[in-house]
Amino acid sequence: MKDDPVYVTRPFLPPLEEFVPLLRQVWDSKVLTNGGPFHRQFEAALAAHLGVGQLALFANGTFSLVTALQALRIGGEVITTPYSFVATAHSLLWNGIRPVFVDVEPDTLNLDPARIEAAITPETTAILAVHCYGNPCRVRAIQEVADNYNLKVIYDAAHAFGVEDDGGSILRHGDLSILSFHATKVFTTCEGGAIVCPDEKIKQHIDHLKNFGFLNETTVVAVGINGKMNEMQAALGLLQLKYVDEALASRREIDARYRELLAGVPGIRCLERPPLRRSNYAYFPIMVEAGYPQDRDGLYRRLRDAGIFARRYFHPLISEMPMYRGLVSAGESNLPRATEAARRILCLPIYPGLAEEQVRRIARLVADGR
Ligand code: T4K
Repeated sequence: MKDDPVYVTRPFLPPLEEFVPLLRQVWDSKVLTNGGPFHRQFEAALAAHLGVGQLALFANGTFSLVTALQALRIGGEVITTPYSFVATAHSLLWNGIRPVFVDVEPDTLNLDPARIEAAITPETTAILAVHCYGNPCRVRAIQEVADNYNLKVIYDAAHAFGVEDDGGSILRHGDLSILSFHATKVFTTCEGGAIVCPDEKIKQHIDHLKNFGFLNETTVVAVGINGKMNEMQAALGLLQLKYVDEALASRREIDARYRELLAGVPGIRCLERPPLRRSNYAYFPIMVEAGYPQDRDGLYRRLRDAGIFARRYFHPLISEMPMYRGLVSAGESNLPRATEAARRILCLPIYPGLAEEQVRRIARLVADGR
């Protein structure tokens, strides 16, 4: 076991024998997609589980993002973070929207609300923020700026499944939030995603948008896309709900063990998690800082040579990628904190079933330094 590679994550999967009867139902009914019975059941069960009014399931998180921007008719410029997975900004370019990058806060690595106002122009229509690593943005401060300038707020909550603040699910904030159920996420349907909707009316519009704009057999009411989740994904999702609390509890233990084992290691800082009613322990990010015997890439290689595949989420910054780096807002001088974080960040393996012995081994390798 010691020599098996350890990846940054592994998907939690339910017992196969529990999934097979669901697949048999799909085979028997021959309903594979287009809002079948599993889709309807999973959509309702998931909304109830998350404590949100309604949501629309999607084939993946990226389609959810692209469609959320369409649903709110966002155009012009949108203020966003450079410190995320590239899909966040790509969803803007796919909609012909210009991203305007604003720096992050040093503690959460989320969009800094204090810097948004200075980036607003007459072209600005919305703020697209990310609850990075599942740690919530400063939602109240973001909403305040948005209200002052009449901007929409969309949260890329791809990392934030199940996260709750004092008022309940963090998915209730902003105009729309999107989720991802990719294989690397805390809750997976292989590929999958959702838009959390504040009311039935917008959900209906989004349901049209994800199905080519069809209202019924012959009427098309919008320029829609094919963003639908299929029946096998939905059946898996339904089954996953049974196990997700157990999976989060296992992540919580690993998170606590890393924090205990890495406390006091010079130059290693575990990213703080804000006090929340419920966290999801989606990632275990550490910062490799001054006082550590080597730089982040040195530690990354040391772990890799030992078969531990930690990941540098999110290096390089989106703003450094070829299709973004020409933007004025992409300059390093505009994004000093994000730039620094991208140089220092390393996400250690965390997933249900990662053996305690492996966690100890990884922590030992990190603590040893060289
Ligand atoms: N917004 C944000 C903030 C996001 O983080 C993401 C996705 C999105 C939007 C878009 O949502 P989706 O359209 O993807 O639903 C991964 C994921 O592909 C991506 O979904 C995710 N963010 C991003 C943070 O990470 P990679 O390139 O790191 O994945 P990969 O294939 O290298 O996988 C990492 C490790 O996970 C592997 O070493 C082993 C393990 N793994 C992976 C897969 C795919 C498995 O064990 N099984 C698997 O099937 O991007």
